[in-house]
Amino acid sequence: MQFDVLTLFPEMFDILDESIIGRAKEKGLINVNLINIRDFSKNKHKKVDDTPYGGGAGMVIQPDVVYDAYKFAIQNTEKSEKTRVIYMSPQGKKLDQQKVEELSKQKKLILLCGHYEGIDQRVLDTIVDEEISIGDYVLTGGEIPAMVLIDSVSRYVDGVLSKDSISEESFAQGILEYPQYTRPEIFDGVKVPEVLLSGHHENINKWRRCEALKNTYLKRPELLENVELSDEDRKFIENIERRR
Ligand code: 4G0
Repeated sequence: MQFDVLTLFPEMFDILDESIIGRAKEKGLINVNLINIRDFSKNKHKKVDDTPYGGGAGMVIQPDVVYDAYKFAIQNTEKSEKTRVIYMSPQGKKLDQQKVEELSKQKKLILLCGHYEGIDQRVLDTIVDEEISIGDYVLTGGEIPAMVLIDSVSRYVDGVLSKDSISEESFAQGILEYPQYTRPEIFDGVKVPEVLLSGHHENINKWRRCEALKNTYLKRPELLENVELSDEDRKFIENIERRR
């Protein structure tokens, strides 16, 4: 999968060379193509912004430099290829796991990173398919949101995670994770839950399902409104209330 990023700060994306995403890049499973909007300035001082029409504080990124950067990004893409232009903005639709999975089906994403200064509305109206926010807070730029999107979407690209990781992950099924334990068997006087040492896989799976449901019910109860629960699941959840 290819991510083309239109940004004034390409160096910020160096952290994508670390860890699992760095590995995925090395293996060629994902490709992050950084396009510096400033390279498309026709100004001798490489200026990309100007004062806002109508007055007011700050500066506005000019439409032509952004458009030329966009044209450069799509120059080798066929019209038929699955490409979407996404503007990272606090005014966008909130990113969630379902959206992440949907985006992972695209062949290519073009991510436009804006700034507090804002981008001329005309080029946004011309090139942007979709505005996405990573949450209800304002940052200094769209770069960190773009990296959040790249990281979350890349996890769905074949070969990036070890086999089964995604499908086993309970968040993919709409609920929170069960707790994990490893050696030592006793830490700070606290023993690992007995069932996990039993080797009884049916009991272990049941226990994990219950712990995941309990976690979800106690921390994020609203998530349970959108998941399919078995009769057994429901009974267990009713019991949590009774035991409280
Ligand atoms: C566009 C995204 C970009 C508009 C970007 C700010 C938070 C997010 C930016 C603005 C961002 C997010 C209207 C302030 C750059 N901050 N939540 N900052 N405005 O995804």
